[in-house]
Amino acid sequence: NQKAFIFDLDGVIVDTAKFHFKAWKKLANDLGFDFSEAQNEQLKGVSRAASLNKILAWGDMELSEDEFNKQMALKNENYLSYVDTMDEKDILPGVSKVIDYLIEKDIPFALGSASKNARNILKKVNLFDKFHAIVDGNDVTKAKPDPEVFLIAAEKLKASAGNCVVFEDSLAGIQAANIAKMISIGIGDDSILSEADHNFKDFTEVEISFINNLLKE
Ligand code: B16
Ligand code: MG
Repeated sequence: NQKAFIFDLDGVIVDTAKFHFKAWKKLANDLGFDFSEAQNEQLKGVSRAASLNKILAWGDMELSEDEFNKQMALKNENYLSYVDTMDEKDILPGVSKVIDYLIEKDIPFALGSASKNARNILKKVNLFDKFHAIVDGNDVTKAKPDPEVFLIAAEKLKASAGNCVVFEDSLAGIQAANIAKMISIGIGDDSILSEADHNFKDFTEVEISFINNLLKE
């Protein structure tokens, strides 16, 4: 029963949500409206195009296909200017401890993210070479809560779904892991992520003893 681990990126390994928020907010403001930090919560784990559709609905706006694509490109350019400032110090507390332990124990692990910028971000924080597989927004056709991203990751890790452990900060991601019949671990607000098999406020709470117990299951 060799276990394999799958990490979401934004909200689990790094906090890029704050950069997405700034960049989407600028886009909305440039179009003449605004949205709240609470609304931004609804964009977590959601693809770029689906995010823009939600934001436009909040502003009661519609864009032509050309303008829609232009706005997405502008947002991404702005977002990447923030990503460019990232380095190892942006890895969220507690994450490296778990990754280093998995490496020490020779346990395979993958990235399972909705972001098309995932590879770039992993390189910025110096984690790119540590992952056995990376599955991101460029590799999938269906967004979380569809389990596609995690099922592809399991396949690449040569692990059965039941032996995969998924760390996720979004409800859609927890649902995707549950639909895939993987072990789901919610990182964040447990009132939002109550469907997860296990919950932690953040990665500092994920003890090595907990990982060891999972490995024994
Ligand atoms: P990009 P995750 C997700 O990352 C973010 O949570 C979400 O806010 C973002 O819209 C999505 O990636 C797409 O990102 O514009 O970089 O392709 O949490 O699945 O790692
Ligand atoms: Mg996330």
